[in-house]
Amino acid sequence: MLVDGFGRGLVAAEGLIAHGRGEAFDYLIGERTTKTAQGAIKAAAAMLLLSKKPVISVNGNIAALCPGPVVELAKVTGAALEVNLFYRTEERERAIKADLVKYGANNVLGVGSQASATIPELQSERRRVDPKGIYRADTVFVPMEDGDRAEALVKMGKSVITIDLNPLSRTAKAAQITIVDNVVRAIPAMVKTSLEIKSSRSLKKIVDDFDNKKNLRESLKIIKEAV
Ligand code: PTJ
Repeated sequence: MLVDGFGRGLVAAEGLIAHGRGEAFDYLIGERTTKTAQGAIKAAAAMLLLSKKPVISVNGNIAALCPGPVVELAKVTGAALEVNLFYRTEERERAIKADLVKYGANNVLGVGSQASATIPELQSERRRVDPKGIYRADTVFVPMEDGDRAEALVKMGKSVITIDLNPLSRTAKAAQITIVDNVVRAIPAMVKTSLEIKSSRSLKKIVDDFDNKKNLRESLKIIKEAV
């Protein structure tokens, strides 16, 4: 899927390397959604459902691996979709937007001059965000993220949810909720869980009871016990 996405102009060459980094950890967790990850998925779904202005940030790898589930998740949780690239080119932004639209997205933010706001203290191209999207969001879901931006978004006072197979990454540590799982399993699971808990009265309790440090410690323990 990544190679195909690269051929279609969605994925950066660096995205292929990033995927290999993730796969190494996926082997260590047994290429399955662990119970620990399931807990994080539930907390993430609850947080998105509770948020007033949630935004899902889409990069090249996500566009190649799970365009359908990401569009579905936006619909189920009422989140906006924003293209935000580390290795930014307008051509790739447009190709990703067109693909998301093909999968049923109504509105895709962050493309070209739409990304006119800036995340403070961030040097990478990822600092450019949409004033109607990530800039004013209360919760930002950033699957497969670089550490700098996750930290900067937390500093801006936003709630940050991520998916990262590496529980030791800076992003994994900076986010309030880290799902240590492969995006191809975790995003469809988030859609299913969101539908299941949508009308629950205990969404806030689910979020309040979640402890990301404990979640990361448990994820590391799973890896340690596998080797
Ligand atoms: O499309 P762009 O320009 O925005 O670039 C996207 C990439 C992913 C190339 C860019 O953000 C990048 O270089 O990311 P990093 O710093 O490699 O971080 C990606 C993190 O995601 C790493 O910690 C990987 O272990 C992890 N990862 C890789 N593949 C998966 C994954 N986590 C979950 N599921 C995966 N399939």
